Amino acid sequence: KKYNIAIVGATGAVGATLLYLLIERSFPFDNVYAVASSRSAGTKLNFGYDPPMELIVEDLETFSFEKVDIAIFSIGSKLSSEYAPKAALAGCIVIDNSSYWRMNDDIPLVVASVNSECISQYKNKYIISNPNCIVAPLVDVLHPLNKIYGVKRIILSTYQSVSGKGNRAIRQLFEETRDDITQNYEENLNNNDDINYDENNFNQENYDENNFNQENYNENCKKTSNKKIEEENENYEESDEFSGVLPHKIAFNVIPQVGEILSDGETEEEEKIRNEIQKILCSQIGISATCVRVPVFFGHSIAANIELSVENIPSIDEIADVIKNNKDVIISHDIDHNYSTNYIMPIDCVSLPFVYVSRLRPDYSNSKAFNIWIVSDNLYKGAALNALQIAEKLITTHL
Ligand code: A2P
Ligand code: 11C
Repeated sequence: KKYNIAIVGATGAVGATLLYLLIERSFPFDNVYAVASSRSAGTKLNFGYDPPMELIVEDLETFSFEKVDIAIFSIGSKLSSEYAPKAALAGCIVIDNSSYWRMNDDIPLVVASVNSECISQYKNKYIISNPNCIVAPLVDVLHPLNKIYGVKRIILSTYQSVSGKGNRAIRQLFEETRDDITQNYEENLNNNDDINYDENNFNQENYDENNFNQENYNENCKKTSNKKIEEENENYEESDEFSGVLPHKIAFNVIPQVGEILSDGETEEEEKIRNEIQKILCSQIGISATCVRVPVFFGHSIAANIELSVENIPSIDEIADVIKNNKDVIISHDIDHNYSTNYIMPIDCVSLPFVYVSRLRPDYSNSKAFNIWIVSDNLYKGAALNALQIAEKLITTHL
């Protein structure tokens, strides 16, 4: 059987990844509808490559969900709160990437490799929530540990790429980096400074060649079938009205804020991490998070200290074996080899479907805890891929 699928937010960072993954994972679709705002309605998006197809973007405001079996929404909370119930009322099952429905008791919050049994609760409201893009990789790692040992507490810091905030934040990092470098270059030329930028690799030409320009980023980094980002950036080049969407400059900086700051000083992202992990794992695990935005395009990283509920902590090798029980996690832990170089970085996991674990090591200050480094492509495991894995499970088990 084949299904009619709508990608709502098809022109966005997650939407583009979804269009790519529908093809890559041979999802059994009949028709695919690309839906976004009236600003992009009528725009053509490339879809697939063998044969190449085109989708014409439709306006969410006038789009009819009656012809759709499953809609994957990536348009943020406010719009999801309004349009997800409308789509559900039309008989369409919504898989929603926003935070709006996640903590609703009637709505399942699902990481496909962890609690896919909860998908059956879609029948309550015809909405299934996809968790925050830090939460999905974390629960992938925590779930097998929690089942076998019990997890008592996690202390974590995140290193989140700009793509978590969408296309406009990607553009902010790109433009700030380019502008800083060109300005620096010009200032130094004027000062007759004798720094040789050619040799030091800082001139605009090398900078382009070294994969940092928007064109290479579109072609090489994401290999997405969606050309919209390129077109958008051509338009952006012509106007200088753009002001960043992140709360501070991100190029050559780190920002200790992801999401709004709440009245107690915590950020929304830190609160979501605690609430969502507890809901997915059905456990009151203690969670203390500090979320930080870093000047990286793709891939969220997490440095975590995990305390187990056991009298005697198992060896690091045993812990590694337990984590390996989740087939969506790849663990690089081999002390016999060159342990210092086998860690995984965001640059290693762009467009890859797994959660990568490395730097597994003891915590000498707490005999029941260990330390771990977790990385994954936030647009994949954290968003588009998990949403599609939910859809795949939904059709094999319920439709
Ligand atoms: P559009 O390109 O038409 O603005 P990102 O997370 O990368 O910023 O993407 C946000 C997605 O949400 C885009 O596809 C964007 O479409 C879509 N979107 C934003 N506002 C609306 C709206 N009012 N109605 C429908 N889609 C919207
Ligand atoms: C980011 N993880 O990287 C955030 C996006 O799904 O709750 C958070 C939005 C969400 O910016």
